[in-house]
Amino acid sequence: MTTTAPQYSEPPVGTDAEAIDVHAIRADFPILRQTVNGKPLIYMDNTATTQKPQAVIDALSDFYATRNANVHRGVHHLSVQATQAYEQARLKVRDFLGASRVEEIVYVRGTTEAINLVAQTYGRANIHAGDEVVISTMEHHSNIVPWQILCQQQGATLRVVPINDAGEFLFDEYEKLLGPRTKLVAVTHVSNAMGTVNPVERIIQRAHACGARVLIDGAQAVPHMKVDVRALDCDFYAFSGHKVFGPTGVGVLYGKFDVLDAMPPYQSGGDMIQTVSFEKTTYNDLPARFEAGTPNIAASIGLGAAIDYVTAIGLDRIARYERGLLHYTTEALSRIPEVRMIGTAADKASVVSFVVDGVHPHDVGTILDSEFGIAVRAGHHCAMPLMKRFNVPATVRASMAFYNTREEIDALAGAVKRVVEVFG
Ligand code: 7TS
Repeated sequence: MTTTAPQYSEPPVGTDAEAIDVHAIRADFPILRQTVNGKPLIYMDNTATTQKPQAVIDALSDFYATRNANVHRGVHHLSVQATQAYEQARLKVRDFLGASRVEEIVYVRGTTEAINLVAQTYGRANIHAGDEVVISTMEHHSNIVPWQILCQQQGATLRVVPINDAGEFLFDEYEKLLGPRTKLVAVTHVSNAMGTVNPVERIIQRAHACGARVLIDGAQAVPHMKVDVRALDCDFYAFSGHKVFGPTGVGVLYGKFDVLDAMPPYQSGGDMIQTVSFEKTTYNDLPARFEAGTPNIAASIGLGAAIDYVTAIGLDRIARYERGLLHYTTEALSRIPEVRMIGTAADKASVVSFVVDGVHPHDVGTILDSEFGIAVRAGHHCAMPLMKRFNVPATVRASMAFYNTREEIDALAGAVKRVVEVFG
């Protein structure tokens, strides 16, 4: 697995570009029609957040216009309607992830909250002094800091799996870190900063073989590929609605029923209880036990609409189309000698991180925006330990969704060339 040179799973094939009708798709996204700094918007910051199709926007406004009420607490017509829509969306999430039971789907604010929930409930109940939590070098801060805090609270140790120069998870090193003290492995499915797709199925199997539970951070996986939590056999899977073409403010924690059911509550208050007296409180069944307070009802319904939308296109077609985009972008940028790629794993999602000789990533990002209307992210991508591993302060990151086109990638490559000519 120690690969240092760029390697791509398959050469570009013409049919990838035809996997979806990109111009028809683009018509579904009103925001893509605008111009930025006098140029048509080229949105390549999908890893930070994705744009919303009209169907999602309509689901939100329709909810507020026709069904707005609180859920799980009213006998009146609107409350019943709101509750039905909210719970129907949960069924969509269950099917989207391939979970067996709807009780395994907990609505949260996003991936960050999902991971904090697991750390502070499962973690505090099951991870004690001398135990170990294993993460990898490529984690987003939200899959590092909650475990760091937990380890400090409990006197446990955080162990970190190294990566190679291509940005790949080093499985052999991972195996060496596992042992009887390992209680939990928390690894990202897809790296937000490099696009590396991790071999999560093997990672999970290996962790289970030594009795550890596994949380997969799926924030960057669900927009790009079909995920099946039962096939993966993970104990927890987390993702954010806004990264899969849904609204901000809602995300999902999947947990195996028995694991979730044995966990103490997270936040407490309304809806998570069965009975309350000043002497004693009993808690609600799953998933309500982990959903204290009024949830983001509209966003959950909007997430359901986003799931319907991507499911109708088909995750397999999306993955094929994006594979074509990834090859095309990698080739276009690799032809510029001043560009150095950060993250050249054999298996990648459509995320391309790079640095340009002699030009700071923030300057590249600013010029791409102001001169070319291209939205990329420049920074550490909430993965500072990863930046340190590659000895760079930051990278420029172009992250593509299925509404991006090859013409936009040509524009990106042309713009980077221009940056090199003028500022390099
Ligand atoms: N995990 C991964 C792998 C992520 O990419 C992100 C967000 C999160 C967790 C946190 O998600 P949230 O919805 O709770 O904020 N990633 C990014 C990014 O790459 N640029 O901006 C946010």
